Amino acid sequence: MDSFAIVGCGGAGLKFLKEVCIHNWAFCMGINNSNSDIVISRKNAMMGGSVYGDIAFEVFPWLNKLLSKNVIVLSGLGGVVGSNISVLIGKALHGRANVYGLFSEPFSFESPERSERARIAKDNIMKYYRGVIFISNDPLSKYYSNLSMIESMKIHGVIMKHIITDFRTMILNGYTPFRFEGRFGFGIGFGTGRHRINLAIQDALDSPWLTGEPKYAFFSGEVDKEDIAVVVRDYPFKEWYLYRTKEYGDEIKVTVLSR
Ligand SMILES: Nc1nc2c(ncn2[C@@H]2O[C@H](COP(=O)(O)OP(=O)(O)OP(=O)(O)O)[C@@H](O)[C@H]2O)c(=O)[nH]1
Ligand SMILES: [Mg+2]
Repeated sequence: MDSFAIVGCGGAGLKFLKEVCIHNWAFCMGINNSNSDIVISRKNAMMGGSVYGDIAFEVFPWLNKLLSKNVIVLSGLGGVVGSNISVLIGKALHGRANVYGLFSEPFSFESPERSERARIAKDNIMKYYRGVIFISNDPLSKYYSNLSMIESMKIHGVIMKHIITDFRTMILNGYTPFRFEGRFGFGIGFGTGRHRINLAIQDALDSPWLTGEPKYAFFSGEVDKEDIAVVVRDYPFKEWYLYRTKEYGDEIKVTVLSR
């Protein structure tokens, strides 16, 4: 059994999944009302909200495929399929797997129905998920004003890919004492050159999705622990971790999580 299952739910969830599932270390599955591994009608997705316990596994047998140690759910909250299936997965699998989620939240200019559906889904997700990150869409237009709308909407997938890589290397692998439980804000930064550690940290701290304290830093790159230790003294991180990898070449990546 894979220790990671990644599920993309709804139209946005499928797009995020496509960006994320490029490696073969996780079992990946898409669920939508068309063009997906599991095809489910909107009506059945809505029914998911009222199904509980073991019955859920009979009504939605694909849930059995997700019985991994860690299940990571991706979707865009606000739509019918993604919102309802994300809640269903949490409800059915919590207690049997560690269920985590990365979700976009609708732009405030989308319909009131969408924001209301997202709000209800969010409340239920908070009840059933072990750890979650909500990534609102609103900051996209402000922080990435140099990009077209279509281009900026792809950023969520890239963000999710980076966070899931950190899940595997540092955050959810059990080797670090860090516990990804509850709701987190985040920032991701990269740096090159002589001041690359500082630059990466400042880039991450600039994130519109990073709010609250305490903050935890997760570094990846070909860098010595001692070099990071010197730099992080100037920053208020409660804990920090390093995963040594050649994957980023001369660059350093840091993901900062906040409470
Ligand atoms: N950041 C980002 N958000 C998206 C993208 N596509 C959709 N969304 C958001 O996700 C929300 C849900 O959209 P979909 O995933 O298409 O909806 P669905 O779950 O398929 O549900 P239906 O309403 O049944 O189609 C939208 O209201 C948007 O806020 C995307 O490419 N990037
Ligand atoms: Mg859809």
